[in-house]
Amino acid sequence: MFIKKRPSWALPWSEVTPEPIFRDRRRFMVGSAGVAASLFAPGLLSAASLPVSGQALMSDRMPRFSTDEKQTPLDDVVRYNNFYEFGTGKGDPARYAGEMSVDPWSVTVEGACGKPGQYALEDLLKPHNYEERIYRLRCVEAWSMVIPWVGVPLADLLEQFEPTGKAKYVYFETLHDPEQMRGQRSRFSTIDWPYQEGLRMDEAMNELSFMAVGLYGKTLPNQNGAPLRLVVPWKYGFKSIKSIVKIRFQEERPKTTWEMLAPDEYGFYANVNPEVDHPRWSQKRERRLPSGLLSPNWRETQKFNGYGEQVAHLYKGMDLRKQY
Ligand SMILES: Nc1nc2c(c(=O)[nH]1)N[C@H]1C(S)=C(S)[C@@H](COP(=O)(O)O)O[C@H]1N2
Ligand SMILES: [Mo]
Repeated sequence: MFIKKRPSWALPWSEVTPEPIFRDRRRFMVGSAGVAASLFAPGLLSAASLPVSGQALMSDRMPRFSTDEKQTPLDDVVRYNNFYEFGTGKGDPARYAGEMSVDPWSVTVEGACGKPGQYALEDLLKPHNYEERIYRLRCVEAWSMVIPWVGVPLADLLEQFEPTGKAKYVYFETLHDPEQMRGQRSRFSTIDWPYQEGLRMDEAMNELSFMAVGLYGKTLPNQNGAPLRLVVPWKYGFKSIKSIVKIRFQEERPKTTWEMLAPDEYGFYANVNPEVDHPRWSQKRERRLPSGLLSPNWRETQKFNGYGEQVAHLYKGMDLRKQY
């Protein structure tokens, strides 16, 4: 899990002069966590307190996309994961995701857009400033977390490919590489790899939709979906697809992995909704991590995970009991 080599999309500290950074709010990453933390980002965890060693990321705090709720300790964020490419146990991703190499990384962009192609990750990210947004994420299995993500608004990222009028949906795909992903080699796996997800275009362009490249001020740990993963905070966690290698704009609604696997349990929309139970369990409550046997930390689940003001209008006129 220790990233020895600086990812190719990270600028070394020595190549960055502080002044233009403040002036232009340019995106950049630094090679030295200590320097970044002490000089520019008071409140960031010091490198020593991190169980994973990512590259420090500089970002603008976005108070409008933030919450005062207690943040889930990094330890839980990196040790309790769903990333079936590395196994179905919550501890499997932390154990095995280090077997995936995330540098170099490229993303194929195709379909209804003016600028399809294969892009090196650094080229995708170059035009953007990083933001830090503290979002709740609620898993369909009824746990939830509050995480300070670093990344770029999904709308900004997608607009650079100039989607056309035919782009009604956007499809995302995770890396498929059984050599690096032991879950894809497993003969017990029922998933038809690669992992696939999608959003309606207006959902993707909503101001909340976010493409994360980091959390807690550093590049993403592999188990959380390095080097880039979606965060769609009003939807169940499975919409937040990890380790993305393909983006496609299309006219038809894409099939998604969980929808294909169990259409009665997982719909395309997957909006967090306490009124619609999962067929096998209630969705009215959630365990906020850290959650133990003695202090499970239950709380009421909010519709749209509490983001209704920003997104409820997207679903006007839809019966969310049927379009789950
Ligand atoms: N490629 C891929 N992305 C994925 C998953 C997965 O199994 N494979 N699991 C999803 C589910 S169910 C959840 S709850 C979140 C968990 O994200 P986290 O481990 O960073 O908390 O990732 C989502 N993204
Ligand atoms: Mo999930």
